[in-house]
Amino acid sequence: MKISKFKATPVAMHDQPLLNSTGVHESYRIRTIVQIETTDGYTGAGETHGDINAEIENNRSWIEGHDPRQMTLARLKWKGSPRAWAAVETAMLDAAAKHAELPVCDYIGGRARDRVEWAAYLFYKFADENRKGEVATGEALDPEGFVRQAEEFVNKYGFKALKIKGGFFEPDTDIETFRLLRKRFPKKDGYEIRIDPNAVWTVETSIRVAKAIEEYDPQYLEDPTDSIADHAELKKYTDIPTASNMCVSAFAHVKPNTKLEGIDVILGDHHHWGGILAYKETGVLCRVMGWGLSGHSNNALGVSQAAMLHACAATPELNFPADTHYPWTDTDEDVIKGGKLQFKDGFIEVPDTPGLGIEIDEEALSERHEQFKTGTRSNRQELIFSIDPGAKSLGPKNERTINFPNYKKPRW
Ligand code: GKR
Ligand code: MG
Repeated sequence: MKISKFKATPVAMHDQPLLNSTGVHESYRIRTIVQIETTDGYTGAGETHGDINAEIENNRSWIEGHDPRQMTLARLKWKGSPRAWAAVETAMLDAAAKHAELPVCDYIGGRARDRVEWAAYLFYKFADENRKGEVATGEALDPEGFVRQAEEFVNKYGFKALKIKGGFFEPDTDIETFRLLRKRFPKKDGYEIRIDPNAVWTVETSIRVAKAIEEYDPQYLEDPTDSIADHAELKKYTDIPTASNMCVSAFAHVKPNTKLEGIDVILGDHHHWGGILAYKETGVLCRVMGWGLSGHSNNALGVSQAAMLHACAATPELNFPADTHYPWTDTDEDVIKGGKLQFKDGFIEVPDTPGLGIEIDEEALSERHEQFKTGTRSNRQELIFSIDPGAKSLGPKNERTINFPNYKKPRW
């Protein structure tokens, strides 16, 4: 079994005008779909952020002809980022698992669960320009609008865990949103609520917010402030668990966190830590260190969602519903055959079919690729100016300025 074909296709997917600590999401999100085929006809697919073509070409020489079952050797040979490797590894695992006639999670040691629970990832946002979104296309620019969005998510997908993406408005707005959300979704009815302002608060502000929301029983406080040491300082004033996908987001951060004990819950992500096998290894780390394990997400298509599903199914240490942006993916914009994976009661069933359990819809893939080549990506600055006339752009748009404007951190 040797890889005979290997290609990477950059695609653009529509994104709703979601607000976060750095501004508003652009109109398109760029992803790359990796596809492999083997000499004996097995195919594999993978997905990751951004356009990773250069990294793919840097590794083509050894990937073509490589046996996708030889994963350890592949991890050693890979020259490039964990983000790009994640897509290649997923495609190799998909093909190798099909060859073994096993779902990926069973191919890598067996599943810990037959369905995986996810959290509703809620954002303040502007109304979707063309109402193309699958859910919550309306405006949510205040706590009341935010609760209405949460109601749509809970009614449509059955989520029990709710994540507040904070950090765009003043901390008091986020506190009020937490209060209203808890009032609408009581703990006694099984609802969990977490908040993530992406490190825009100082330690002092984080302590103030923690004190203000303690009575609403938060599940955890995700990246309220900056460094591991800052979180350790915060923990002297609150018992709310701290979580991170920022200051602890790579194996290199494990030792400093062991020393400082700033973060209690790791938001693992195979796109960041370097693959599905790396996500499993994060689980072992968390078990050894007594940390919790949750899951991080970004806007994604069905290939990444399927990979996250198998990674979570195969990792017994996962003890929080994982984040997912998948509801924000337009119903008609996915690139997998048969349409989007489905949520039921906040869960997605782990497929029993060999591989990832999904197949690429080549027609949809070429449509998304066409969108990448011809679509005009707007940074939606007019929307920001409409609520923040004083906002300043960081100057000419370049590849790195994914959001507009780039507010400095910490902001409060
Ligand atoms: O989609 O705006 C977003 C999120 O803020 C994303 O950029 C973060 O990476 O989901 C993420 C998080 O939990 O920090
Ligand atoms: Mg986060």
